[in-house]
Amino acid sequence: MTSPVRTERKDDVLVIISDNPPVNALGAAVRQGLSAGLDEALADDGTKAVVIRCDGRTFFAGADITEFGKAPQQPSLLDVIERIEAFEKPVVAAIHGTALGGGCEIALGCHYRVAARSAKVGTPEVKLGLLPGGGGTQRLPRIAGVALALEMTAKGDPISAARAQEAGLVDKVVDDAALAEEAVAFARQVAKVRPLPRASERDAAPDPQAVEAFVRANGRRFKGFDAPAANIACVVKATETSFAEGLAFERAEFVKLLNGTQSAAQRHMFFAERQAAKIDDLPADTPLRRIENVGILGAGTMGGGIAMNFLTRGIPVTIVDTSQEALDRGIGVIRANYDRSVKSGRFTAVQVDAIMARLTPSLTMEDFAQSDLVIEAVYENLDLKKQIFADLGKIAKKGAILATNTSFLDVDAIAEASGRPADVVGMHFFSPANVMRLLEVVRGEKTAADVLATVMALGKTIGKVPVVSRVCFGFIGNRIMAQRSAPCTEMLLDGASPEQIDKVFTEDMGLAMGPYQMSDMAGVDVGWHRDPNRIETIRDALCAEGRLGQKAKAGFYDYDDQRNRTPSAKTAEIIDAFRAKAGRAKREVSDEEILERAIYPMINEGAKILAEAVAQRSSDIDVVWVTGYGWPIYTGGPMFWANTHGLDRIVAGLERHGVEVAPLLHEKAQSGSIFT
Ligand code: T1G
Repeated sequence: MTSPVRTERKDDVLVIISDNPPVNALGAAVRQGLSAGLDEALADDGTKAVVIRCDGRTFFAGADITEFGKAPQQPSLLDVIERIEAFEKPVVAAIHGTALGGGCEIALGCHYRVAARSAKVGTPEVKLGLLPGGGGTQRLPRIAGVALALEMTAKGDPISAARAQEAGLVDKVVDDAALAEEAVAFARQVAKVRPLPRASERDAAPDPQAVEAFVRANGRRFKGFDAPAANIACVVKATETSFAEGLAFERAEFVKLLNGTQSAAQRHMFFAERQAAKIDDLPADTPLRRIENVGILGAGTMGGGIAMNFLTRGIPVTIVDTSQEALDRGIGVIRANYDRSVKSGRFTAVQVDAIMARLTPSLTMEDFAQSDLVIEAVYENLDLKKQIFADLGKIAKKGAILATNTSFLDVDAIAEASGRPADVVGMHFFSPANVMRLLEVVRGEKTAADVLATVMALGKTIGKVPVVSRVCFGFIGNRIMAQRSAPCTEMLLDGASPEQIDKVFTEDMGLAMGPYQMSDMAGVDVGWHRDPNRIETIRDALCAEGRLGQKAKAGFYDYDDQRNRTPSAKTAEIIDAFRAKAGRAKREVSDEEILERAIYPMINEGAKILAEAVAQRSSDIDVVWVTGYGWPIYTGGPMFWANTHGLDRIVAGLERHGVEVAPLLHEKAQSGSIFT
């Protein structure tokens, strides 16, 4: 097999070049190739310096994640980096694209680094539940100081070439096109420098204030995760011990994380997000329709948020609503959101003006006649949506895509109403639509292949994680969420409290919110019949009391002016009254019981969704819940969590509570297999 690494001689400089698409992952063959390149440089006296660079879209984007958990192959990444740093001739890294993880560590092992202006460097291992295991936690603080090392390792976001140069992580920044040449010139320039600068020989100055400030500032963000603390501990260790001891500490922490369930879950999610973009029965080269402008019907909260996704990426939007007042209000909210981004420094005022100039308000759907894509975002009413699509079917030009943002209604019925069902698809955004990453792409019976492929690609373009769902009530996310509400209400009547149930979801399971917190945030009155005299459910009773949620400073919880919530005696009173009316006695409900009765049915429904092929694969369900419903990434989403938790345990729990077990779940539990 040919090595993905070759060498090129530039007179007295040997260039070692990796060409391992798609992202020059540092798999065994690449490591062996780098080592062979160093052998060649060492063996030739004519070689005065070495450059390491990559072909393709990026410098090494890290260790090959697919190799984790497999039998290690030599040389290890650590061996290669140590050899580079110890090399007797100067080694220069030529960085373009994203030098990430092990790629950044290779660069830090080099004596010098030259970067393309558009390049980024980073150590995102923490996003995989890991830490830089190739000496990064020891070399970064020695070169760039503790504060930046903490930012880069414990948060994992890359930094620009310019910032890296400021921090001393990069010696020279050059024009992208000139990188290869400039790196060779730089290597020639330093060919005689001795001693060579080696990061491991530098000291890392302690900075306890920076550590303390960093931990204080990020406590909430790191809650539940194991890896950030380990990254911090390694960086601090670098300021307290020798390089060798620090490296040993780093290795031990790395191995602990690598063998932990959190990293397995986060690596699962890494590939799951990329897998979700693939539609099994659609050829990868399915042609795409051109989307250069978008029409949005409805300037409400959802319509406005959806519009921002396109405006921010330079795609002009025509937004239509039924009244000038509604239009002005909607555009005002969009403007206010962008103004907030100016205050936070994300955009300049000039940029926001340019963005807003791409937005055309209108009071007539006729103005969608030239739109490449029209997204309907009006309130949930099937007849209304069918009428709208009947109109859109006539107004929209040939080849335009018609999308509905419904979160549960029958997309096939809406499509039929348009008279051109092949052009219709569901694009289910999540509130706030300009922030939430998830986009459920609902594939109708007759949705055309190019419509599906186009919307999937567009979803990625606007920074979303698109996941395909077939048509069913509630699609993937809401259908699974619906499974928990009835058991939760039953447990309230049995004796649990809203705060106890929410605690199991948040503190025990790590979800961002429990069902009652979420209800109070979304509004207890969502879906309420608005008749205060008709009280059939606990929700009816709360609404009748005006306890509509956070917006009313009272819902299942009470809220103060800062929206801090406290358990509510009034809610407890209402629940007690319902229990008495139902003739039920209050009893102790354990957290374990809440888990079994509220979470297990969600897994059960996931199995049904898979069996019905509503979702293509179980990892898609995980992506939906992690990117759209606040399921913690460090447990990998509901189906991955179920595998870890034990499918037989879940089946036993469901049976214990009289829930009919989905055949697929039963089968897997019995055969000892897992969801894949
Ligand atoms: N290993 C294996 N495959 C990888 C990979 C990697 N490191 N990075 C990407 N891929 C695959 C990916 O699955 C996809 O495959 C294709 O490449 C394109 O990726 C010791 C322990 C570089 C910013 O965490 O963040 O180093 O789906 O769709 O949007 O300290 O990929 O086509 O079959 O994401 O242009 C640390 C991970 C590893 C960076 C490009 N590195 N990669 O984004 O393309 S751990 C990372 C990314 C480590 C050492 C440790 C992104 C990207 P497929 P893509 P993209």
